[in-house]
Amino acid sequence: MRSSQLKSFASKLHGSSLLARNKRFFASSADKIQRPKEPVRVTVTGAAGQIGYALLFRIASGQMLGPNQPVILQLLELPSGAKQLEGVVMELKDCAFPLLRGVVQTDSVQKAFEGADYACLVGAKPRSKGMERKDLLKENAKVFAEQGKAINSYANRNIRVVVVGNPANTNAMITSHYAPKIPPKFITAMTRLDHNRGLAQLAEKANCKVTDVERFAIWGNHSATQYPDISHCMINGKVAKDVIKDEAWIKDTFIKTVQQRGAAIINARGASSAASAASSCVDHMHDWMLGTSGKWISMAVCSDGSYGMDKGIWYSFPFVTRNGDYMIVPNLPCDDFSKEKMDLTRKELLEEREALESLLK
Ligand code: NAX
Repeated sequence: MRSSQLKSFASKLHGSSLLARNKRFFASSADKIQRPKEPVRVTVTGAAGQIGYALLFRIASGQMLGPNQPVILQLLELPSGAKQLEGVVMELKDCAFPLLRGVVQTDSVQKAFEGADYACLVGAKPRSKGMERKDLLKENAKVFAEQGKAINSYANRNIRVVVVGNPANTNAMITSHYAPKIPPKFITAMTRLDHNRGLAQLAEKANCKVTDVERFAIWGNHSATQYPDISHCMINGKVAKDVIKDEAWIKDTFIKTVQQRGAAIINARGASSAASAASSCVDHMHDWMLGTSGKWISMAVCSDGSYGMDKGIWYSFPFVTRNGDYMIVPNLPCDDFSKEKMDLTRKELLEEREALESLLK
């Protein structure tokens, strides 16, 4: 609708005096009208799970890829979750989201990744009682190898992938290994929940808004070895340490709180983080595709050797992003305390890679 048509439509609806009062609003909204975009295909795996339930509605409402981007959701579930997913799909339809142009519900990896432009890999095998971590790694590696192959064969070559299912960093590495046609930099793992947890803790401690906290970073693995780093952090333009003035809180309480937050939520809620994980997944993809205007975010990507982290492990770094591209924040000075923590989490990722050596040949 043209600007003049919109104004005459508004005039009929609301009367001319209201239009006069809202002239500036109508003029500016008409100016902002954009050409309709083609829908993009977004694959979500584990769609009937608890994160899936909090995630799908936010994608369909435009919060992940922007308010002008129509989407087709391609939802993958195990056959055991099919009935539950059917109910979720009914609810998605009942929301009548203007941007939702289709929903595919399937247990076939081929169908789920056919033509996919984006993928949120959420579904993963949970750790069962008595299962060792290395067994969990292996079980999930099989799942992500299969999905990597499907992405390689059926998805858009420019697909952007975020792995949420744990162990997220190593699952992303496996996915990429089995999807050689997709540039490794397009396959990322989510440490944004840890990042957001850190921002919230810092804002609470400094009694400020989360948006006042800048240059915070998560390094390494999405696990208890991660390093939430405030050594570069600024709060309202001042050095965070000088604002907080509590070295013991920073080195002990803060770091442990962020590292152990997942377990604390399970203890309190009786279930793992879901809404906050989904929200962070939305933030991850949104900021990657739509840019951060210089703001730092954290995500795990294939290491290029930056900061001495071994090439080929999926390690979390601080980033700035623009137009679907990202850059690791370069040349940050790291003190001995930081170096030790960054190295510890690096070693865990190397161990995870070693445990899966046979699948990486
Ligand atoms: P749920 O158990 O509620 O849901 C998982 C869903 O995935 C289930 O419906 C299951 O049927 C499905 N699924 C399992 N294997 C599948 C496969 N091969 N193909 C398709 N679907 C499959 O778990 P939820 O709470 O949603 O968590 C999902 C994953 O996110 C878990 O691995 C969890 O550990 C991980 N998390 C990762 C976080 C992160 O920050 N990276 C934080 C939150 C969460 O803990």
